[in-house]
Amino acid sequence: MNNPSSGHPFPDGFLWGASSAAHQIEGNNVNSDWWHREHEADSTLPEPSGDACDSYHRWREDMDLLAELGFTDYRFSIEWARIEPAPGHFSKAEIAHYRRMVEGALDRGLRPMVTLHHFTVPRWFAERGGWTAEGAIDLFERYVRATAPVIGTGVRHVRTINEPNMIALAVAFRELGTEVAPIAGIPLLDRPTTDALIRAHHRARAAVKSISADIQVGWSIANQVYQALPGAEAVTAAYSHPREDVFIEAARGDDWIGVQSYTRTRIGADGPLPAPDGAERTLTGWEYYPQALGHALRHTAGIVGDVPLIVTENGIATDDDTRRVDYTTGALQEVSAALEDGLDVRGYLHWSALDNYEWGSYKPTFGLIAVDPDTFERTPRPSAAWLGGLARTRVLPRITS
Ligand code: IFM
Repeated sequence: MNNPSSGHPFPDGFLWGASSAAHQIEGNNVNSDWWHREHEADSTLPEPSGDACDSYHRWREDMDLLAELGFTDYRFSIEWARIEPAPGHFSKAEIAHYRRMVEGALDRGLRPMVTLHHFTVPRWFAERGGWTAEGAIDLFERYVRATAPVIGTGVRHVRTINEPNMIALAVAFRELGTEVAPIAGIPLLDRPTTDALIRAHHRARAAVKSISADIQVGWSIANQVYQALPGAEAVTAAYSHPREDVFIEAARGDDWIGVQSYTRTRIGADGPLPAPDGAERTLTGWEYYPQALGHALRHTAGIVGDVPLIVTENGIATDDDTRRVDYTTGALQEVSAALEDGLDVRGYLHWSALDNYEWGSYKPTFGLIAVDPDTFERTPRPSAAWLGGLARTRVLPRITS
């Protein structure tokens, strides 16, 4: 049982936000590779994204709610497949759409954090061979430069690529002919894709800086929190490096790095282990383990040194909102402890703003805000008011057990 007493203050200027991604909330992202995959005759995805949360039309409502709840920052992504639906054809209307979103956020007092690429690419880009095809990085850079009217003014934080390690993992899964993770751990990532994504990030970083030197550029890594059992430290380091650390290393020289953490993977002498017997599991099947965030922050800082850290995703898929508050309290305690230990953590953005399309299914509900799939009506959960309240007071009640 948790008993709040005196609290931990978070620093001035700390980013308090919620996160989203275009394909997961906008709906009808018809020119993307994912939409195509969802509609293939032999698709193995349980359900397609369809209208999603209709945020393509309802983004104002989403931002109104987040601002009213007390958040200061909103992370959203802009969709390459909409901006460049055919090679070299850049849609002025879509660029204007995303610029309206940036201005809409600013008008509401929300600082926009813009992701340029969150898992989905234009179908034509995938069909020409994706990230490892000849000229792919040039094409990404050309798209990034075309986003200048969207991000050129008023946007402080830009993320080039979300979770490159998960993108390289998806390629590895495809090569293995599976989409199902082994009982514990994950296969080795595709190395050519890994290298291409790192090059793409560095190229995009320079392109964004040439749009505006004021923009703070980074990327976000999925932290699997590989925890070594006693004696398995070397095995764990060897396991973690190609799956995660290589991407964290590539953030040296960035303005910030995004830390995204949900659960942990324990590693023994023979490799990854399943969650402990009897562990509570969330709707994604992951072990309920809010302490993961502290490990992820410290692991990342240990690699990037003084690059500032921003928690750009952390959350829980649950149908019990009290568990969401409990989980997030535990995670924020980790952030607070990291700050007390001198880590340069600049913000916490919860995943997710809305219940959304979890890459094949709407069942895992991560949202601070529930969304009716038929009417698209938004209903903030108590956790949304609670977290928005923390954004206002910046004080997390100290928890004693
Ligand atoms: O929904 C995803 C998001 O797109 C990327 N990070 C993890 C989230 C939860 O699985």
